[in-house]
Amino acid sequence: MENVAWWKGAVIYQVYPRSFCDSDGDGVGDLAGLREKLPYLKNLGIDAIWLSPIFRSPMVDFGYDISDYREIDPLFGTMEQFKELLDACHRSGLRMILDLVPNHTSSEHPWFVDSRSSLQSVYRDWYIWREPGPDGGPPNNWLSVFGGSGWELDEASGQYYYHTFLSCQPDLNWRNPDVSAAIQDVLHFWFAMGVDGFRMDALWYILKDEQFRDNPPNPEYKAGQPPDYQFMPLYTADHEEVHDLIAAMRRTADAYQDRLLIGEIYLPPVRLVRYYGLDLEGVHLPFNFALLECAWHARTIATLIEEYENILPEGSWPNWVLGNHDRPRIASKVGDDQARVAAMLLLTLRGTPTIYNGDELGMPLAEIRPDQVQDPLELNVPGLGLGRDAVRSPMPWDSTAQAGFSEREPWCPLIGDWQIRNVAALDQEPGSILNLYRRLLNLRRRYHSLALGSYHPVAARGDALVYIRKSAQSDSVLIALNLGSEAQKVIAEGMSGEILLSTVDAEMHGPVADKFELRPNEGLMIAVSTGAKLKAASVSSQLSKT
Ligand code: TEU
Repeated sequence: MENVAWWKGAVIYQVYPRSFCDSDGDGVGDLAGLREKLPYLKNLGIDAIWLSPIFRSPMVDFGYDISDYREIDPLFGTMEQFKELLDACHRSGLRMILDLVPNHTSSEHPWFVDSRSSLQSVYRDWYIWREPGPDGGPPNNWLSVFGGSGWELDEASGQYYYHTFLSCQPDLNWRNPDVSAAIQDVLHFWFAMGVDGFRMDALWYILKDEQFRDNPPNPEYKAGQPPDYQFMPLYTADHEEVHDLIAAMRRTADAYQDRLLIGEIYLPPVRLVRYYGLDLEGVHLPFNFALLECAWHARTIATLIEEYENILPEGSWPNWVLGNHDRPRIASKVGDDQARVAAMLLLTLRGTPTIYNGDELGMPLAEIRPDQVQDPLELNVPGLGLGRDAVRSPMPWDSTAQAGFSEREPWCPLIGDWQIRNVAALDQEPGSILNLYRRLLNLRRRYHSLALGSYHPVAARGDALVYIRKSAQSDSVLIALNLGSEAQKVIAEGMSGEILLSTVDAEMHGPVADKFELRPNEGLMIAVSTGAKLKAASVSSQLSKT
């Protein structure tokens, strides 16, 4: 393979550490548990682990409220164990990406404790403090993403501080260069230890309007939507100058070899791709969440792929996400059969894919009774369907007690069908979704076109979505996905090739020429023979339903 950055051909796997594997029997996953499972991840065929936060934290937002950026929380283990894990990953050829939360700290972080202790504190200006508004209330109308005003009154000083998320997650003041320097130091600390990259949390929020202007009302807001949608986040997110701050972090990453920066950014595609930086001096990969929220229709998906491909800046590299610890599980969204098609889509699009742990088992959302809710977002803003506990259910490893996840009751309920949907059981079934993921990951390694080749749309008609991945030097693979439950006929005159993989029949192989049929809910991958000329237009115009 040519000399390209490792993360371009890589597949990233998100581990939610609380829910991966518990080694010490406290019901919560930990680093030693993850280490035990490295052979599973290696065998699955992924290249890099992104670990949601493991730093010291009061855990009100399950680790996204950090009180020490340089310590491992005892719940997860020790620094020693982390170093061992990192070493074990590297020995087995896996990279390790950590989760940096630059927008806010926990209110228990010593910086904030000092900041709130007095108006004269050297840390006072590390956070966003304001005098009350003219009516004595909050300084302006900025709302928290997690419900209510974004401003919290500090009785002692009579000033308010700003928090994009929970009130115990005060926002850092990125207008203060000391804050930027402190976060760069955190990056240096972990990069020097050998960490391969960072996923940076809530990156589009870190800089706010210098004049603290009110956000304008959102005319499209409807009751039932997240409460902060009432206003357009004009002055609280996606600030023009945020790119300079990100570029500074990128320079830090670039001081080391082969390090990766990913940004968590929920924005429309045109705004999102700006986070690559005008001269690609931003993050390497601004997470592309387009598949998380789109309707599951061939044309919708074809359009969003094309829109994204068309606006990617010159030289930038795409990426795709199908699930994470914040959003509903794909299998619950599209059903078991389509979860397999979704896997083929994720792992054959151009760009770096990120798999959320458990999606390779087709995990559905867990059932959470009202008295089991722990997610602070759901507790703050109940009943809108925003709760995230259901997507954070522990990995079911086998059919023994507690699904082999822990010796005692897990911190969050297991999925309903864990006794049959678990790693040990799916491992034994040749046609299971787990084995489908393994095959897909294996094909990405074998076919240069899948890992690094170009993307060519062919057709999106009815429920059929067809595209080709081509590698200039070598192979071409045609991917045909049936997003519905009726068979589809695909006519591709002049095309001949070999079936590589079907989502509905693990044994299916053999030659195809000129036309083929997609069974209900079937995704097919075909290695196109060399020399075959596929004319996208002719395939598209002849694509027909049976
Ligand atoms: O999420 C940021 C974010 O935008 C959230 O609003 C997300 O959309 C929300 O969880 C609703 O699904 C990141 C983390 O991924 C999330 O787990 C944290 O709670 C949040 O930051 C605050 O740190």
